[in-house]
Amino acid sequence: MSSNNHFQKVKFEKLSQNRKERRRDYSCGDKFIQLKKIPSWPAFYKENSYSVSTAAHPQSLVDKFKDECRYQVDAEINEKVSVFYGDITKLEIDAIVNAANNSLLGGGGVDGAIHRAAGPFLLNECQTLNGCDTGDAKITGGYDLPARYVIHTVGPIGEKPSMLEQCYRRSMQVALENNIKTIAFPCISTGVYGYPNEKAVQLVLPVVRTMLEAHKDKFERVIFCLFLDIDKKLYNRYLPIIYPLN
Ligand code: AR6
Repeated sequence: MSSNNHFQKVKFEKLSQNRKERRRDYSCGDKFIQLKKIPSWPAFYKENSYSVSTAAHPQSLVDKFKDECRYQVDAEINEKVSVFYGDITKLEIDAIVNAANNSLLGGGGVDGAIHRAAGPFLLNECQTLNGCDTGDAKITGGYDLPARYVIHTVGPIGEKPSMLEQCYRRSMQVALENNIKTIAFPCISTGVYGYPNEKAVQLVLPVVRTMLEAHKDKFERVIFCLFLDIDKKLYNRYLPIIYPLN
């Protein structure tokens, strides 16, 4: 086996380890975050009702959007959604999504953070994937991340809604194909790639809801990992519209 595909052995070993064994090698040490520490959307709302309801309060744009959408309360779907504020590389879940570029050979932003935390075998595996088209998604091991897998997707540069929608759909399809039940998304394309934050959240929340409705029993949790204050505000504003509570 050449040193370039040495990752295969390591990947196999890691994926066959139990959680306790894997924890010994997490690059973040004991700073990992377990799923049970991340409240579902209804529990999060209860804990943070002041800031969420303030964010959701009257705004012509929100009202307009609400009128156009009219989503029904679905308690089961609501339990499968979370927001998490912080670093996606700390999440001990089945898979985290990477906002990568077409080369899949690493970069800045969340891509850089994921490669640093996963270690060099992630790059070795990515080198065998022949890149990735915009809107598509490919899976690798998670190596020294607490997440077992990384699903790499490539968002559009600028506001291209059908491409951004494709990223979320394809990432969730790849998750389904790999029996991944817990998955976290960063705010794809809204950093270096310049997709307007508010336009992104307006698209992403309904797309994920549609996927969850179609595959209710297959996903345990979809986590929106928010790194910037602007996205915290926007998700707080739009979650009560797309995922209304009782
Ligand atoms: N955890 C969660 N979210 C993060 C983290 C983190 N550790 N670090 C940054 N973010 P970006 P893009 C947020 O620029 O716009 C790379 O160079 C960040 O604040 O990472 O899709 C790739 O190689 C923002 O909200 O991704 C590509 O060339 C979000 O992640 C290009 O950037 C996405 O920002 C992709 O650009």
